[in-house]
Amino acid sequence: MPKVSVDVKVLPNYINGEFIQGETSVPVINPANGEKIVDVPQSTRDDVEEAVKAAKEAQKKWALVPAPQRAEVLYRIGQLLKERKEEIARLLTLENGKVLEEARGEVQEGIDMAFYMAGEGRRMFGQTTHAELPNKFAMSVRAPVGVVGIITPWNFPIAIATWKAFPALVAGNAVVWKPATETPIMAYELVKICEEAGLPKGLLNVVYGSGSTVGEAMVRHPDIDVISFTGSNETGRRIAELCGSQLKKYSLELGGKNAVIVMDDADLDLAVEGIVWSAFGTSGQRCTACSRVIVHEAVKEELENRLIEEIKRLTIGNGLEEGIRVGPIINQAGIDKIKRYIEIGKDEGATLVIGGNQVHPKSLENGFYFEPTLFTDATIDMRIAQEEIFGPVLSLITVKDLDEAIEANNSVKYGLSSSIFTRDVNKVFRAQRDLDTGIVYVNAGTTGAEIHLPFGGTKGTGNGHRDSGIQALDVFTEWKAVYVDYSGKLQRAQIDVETQ
Ligand code: UN1
Repeated sequence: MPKVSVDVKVLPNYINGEFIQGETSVPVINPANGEKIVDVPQSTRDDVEEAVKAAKEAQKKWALVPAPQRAEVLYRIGQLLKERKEEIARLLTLENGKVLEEARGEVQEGIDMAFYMAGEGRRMFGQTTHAELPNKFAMSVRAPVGVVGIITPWNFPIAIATWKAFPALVAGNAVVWKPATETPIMAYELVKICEEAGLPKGLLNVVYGSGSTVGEAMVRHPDIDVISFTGSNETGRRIAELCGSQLKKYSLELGGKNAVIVMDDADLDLAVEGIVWSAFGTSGQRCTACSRVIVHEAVKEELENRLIEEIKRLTIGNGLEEGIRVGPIINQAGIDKIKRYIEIGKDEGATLVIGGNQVHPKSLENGFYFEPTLFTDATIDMRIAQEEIFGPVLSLITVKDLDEAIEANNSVKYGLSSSIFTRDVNKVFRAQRDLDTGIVYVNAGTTGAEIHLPFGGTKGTGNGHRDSGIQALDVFTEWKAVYVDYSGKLQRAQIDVETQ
């Protein structure tokens, strides 16, 4: 295995194009073996202040650069990410634990986002339309919001950052970014690339640190105009309260409790593959991960048996090693949460059919691993079927028909992703209409969103905004309606209209 390492001992903040050492720091731990990789600063409110000042200043000039030229920088960023894909993917596995193949996929999402948003530099369309009055022109254009604060999670430390930073930048904003403390290396690598690609100083600033200090200072800062956050429901609510009281725009993506529906006419081989991939890939640590299977009673037993067989074949270990399919959980706190839910599931009366334990693979005793786990005979009201566990734990719920399946799917407070396996086109169209989630898959698992479509969901998953897709630009721009009256006289709208 080639050695993977970071080129510094302590990661520096990146403010106004300078790498700046923090005063205090905490270790970043490799979840695969419990070893320290590097230290990361615990920044202060003063660091946030510096970053916002730099961003505010830099944004004034950047807003005047034509968008196709801003896009040129994003093309170069995309190109450099592409050239360094393997190196970055390895570092991503090192700090996050996800298996290398998935890490490569995540870096690819960042590359895709760079090229997609670069393309937007030549589009970013507004509308032209007729005015009500003669000799008058009307159009709508997008204007940058100013300084954007982005707060990103550890489970997709590079992809989610690109979903937020790239549309923000191409639209003419500056960014202050707080990456998750568990996975700061991706931020360090990305700013190095942005600098090399020629992104002007001050447009992308990184301040590492805790949510309670750095995150809170960002959310409260009067010169940060928008907050874009992906993470826990609890933190999302706090951000909503603080932003609400300041009338600050904010975009939240807060997780899911995603289900795969398997109907009695489904291709069961395909369904098993889709379920296992979306439930146990990334060790279940995706917002989009499948954590419920809603199965038609006619195929319940067969599906359950096949799932058990497939789960037995999953290999657990260090994601940098060949042949590993399930990597570690991010840390012991993550493991403890999963363990609590295993107990809750047993107490509630669900049947644990496989898994359920923390494991310590040989020579990785200090890593954080959990067995892929299946509960059966769960009911929709159980906490294991309602709450986000963020681990490799799947619950099987049996239903009689499609109506009941849709009701079960929609019974949770989240609405991110859902899926149905069926061969019946009528069921497909009913499901895509009635499943109350922002993303619906047909004959595929619940993960694997592509970056040019809107990403986000209904209900407790967010607050109505979307990451990625063209819709991301709505978070980072204000719509401006422009009226040009070339009649040379005062024309009063709604009053001086001649009716024919
Ligand atoms: C997340 O888990 O927050 O659709 C992001 C997917 C990935 C992104 C997941 N493209 O599973």
